[in-house]
Amino acid sequence: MSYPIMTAEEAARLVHDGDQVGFSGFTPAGCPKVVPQAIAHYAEEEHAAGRPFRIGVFTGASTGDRLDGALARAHAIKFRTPYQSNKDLRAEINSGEVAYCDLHLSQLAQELRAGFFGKIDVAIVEAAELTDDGQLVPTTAVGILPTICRLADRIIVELNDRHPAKIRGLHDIAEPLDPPARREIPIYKPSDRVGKPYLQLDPKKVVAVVKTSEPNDDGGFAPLDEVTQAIGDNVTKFLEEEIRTGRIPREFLPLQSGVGNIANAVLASVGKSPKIPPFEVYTEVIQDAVIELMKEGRVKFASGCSLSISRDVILDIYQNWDFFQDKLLLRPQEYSNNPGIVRRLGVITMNTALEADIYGNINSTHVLGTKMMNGIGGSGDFTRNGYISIFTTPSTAKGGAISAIVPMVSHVDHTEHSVKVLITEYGIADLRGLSPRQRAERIIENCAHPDYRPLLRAYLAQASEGQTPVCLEKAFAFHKALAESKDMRQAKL
Ligand code: 0RQ
Repeated sequence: MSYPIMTAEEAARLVHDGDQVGFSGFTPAGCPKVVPQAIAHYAEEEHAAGRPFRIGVFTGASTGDRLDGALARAHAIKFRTPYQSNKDLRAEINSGEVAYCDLHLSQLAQELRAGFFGKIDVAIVEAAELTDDGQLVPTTAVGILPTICRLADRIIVELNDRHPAKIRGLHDIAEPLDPPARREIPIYKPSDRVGKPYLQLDPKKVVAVVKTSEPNDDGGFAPLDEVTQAIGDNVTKFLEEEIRTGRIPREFLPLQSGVGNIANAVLASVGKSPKIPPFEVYTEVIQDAVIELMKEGRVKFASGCSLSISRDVILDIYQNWDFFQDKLLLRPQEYSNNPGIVRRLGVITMNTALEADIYGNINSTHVLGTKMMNGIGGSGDFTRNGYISIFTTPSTAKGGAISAIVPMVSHVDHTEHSVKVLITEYGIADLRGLSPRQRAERIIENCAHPDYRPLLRAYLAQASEGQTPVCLEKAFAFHKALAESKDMRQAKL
């Protein structure tokens, strides 16, 4: 190979203070690992020598601890977008040390091309294969990889031999034309392809190739508990009834499910229903449950942006590649999360809320309206455009001290107009066609935890007249009680 082969430490020195750096990956899947860690060490050395070193970090979504975590602990991040879930980075965002811009994942590549974020100086990307003429095969995620490789002046490739050459074909790589030249994207079913199985990059821009065998950072999933099992069962019950009444076509529609334990549990439960036919998935993160259901013949095909799955499951896929190769497809996030395609395919969307209010507005991102949890991720791309948009949440958090159903959300990510169904372990609030007053009653009676229902009823009784009954003095009584006494049950209503 004619590319400069380097150690991670040598490659890290090609990144400079103030650079805007694009990284491949989407969740820990597909992220570079050794170069970001080496950049973190380099930053610490520079800081010790009294020199500044902080970079802008652009990725597909969240990353592994060896990227966001290592750079955050080295105080090497000055700007971060679009989604994160690392505890050290989260702390720096909430302290104001890192400027964080949260946005819909489908929009980032276009906004980078448009120059809304300034220039991308360096792209650091993980690859399963890189040919001398610049064909790059990504690994377990695509994210914003095509765009950052085209925009960056310099590209550093982590060539990871853990991912076998036979996965060429797993990816569908393309970049749309930008307005006013944009045309429709010809994806009419989840398995349609519009691009190439590799990214064609300019080989002259590759300033370093670093060889590794590192696995993805592994989050793993919490086992099902009573609450997540009940939420999953309620989602299944809702979908079964929709099929029975014909509001969802009998052949069913593609599903999207968000990230995290609840999303994984919901999908596992839906997949087990004998009343739901084998289905397809059009989503961003393909989690463990999808792979399990594929093996059982319950999921026929999954299109996503990332194989965000446990290490042993990825090995299983590679070992049984003959079975999986025509059932999995990874795309850039401006395709996997494209609002037009979500609307066209009639995707049924299932995402998780931190809190929901009695009108149906959803807060997915901010604790007490102020502290960032993770970010909006792709939940907005899918929710606003879904055939039916479902939100799930346990009815309480922190041992019951927090009600997930509140009089008014402390931050709005998804408005009442986009949210069609709310589901907790207690039940289903089908909000379609209801007025705000009707929605309030249904959410309180069907979804709120019994401990909180009297408080919510008391709030509603005091709410003023009008289309949306809001009591301005008491709208944040739950949040005030949490801030003052660490328990929303102390709310004064
Ligand atoms: O904290 O672990 O310290 O107890 O929030 O909550 O119940 O484990 O749920 O892992 O599914 O995450 C909304 C954060 C849920 C996630 C969110 C606390 C709770 C716990 C996590 P502890 P759970 P999950 C695809 C789509 C937005 C983006 C999205 C998310 C922790 O699903 O980030 O959907 N979604 N993207 O105790 C304070 C509340 C709380 C609360 C829960 N009201 N106040 N803390 N918690 N409710 C993904 C991508 O785009 C990549």
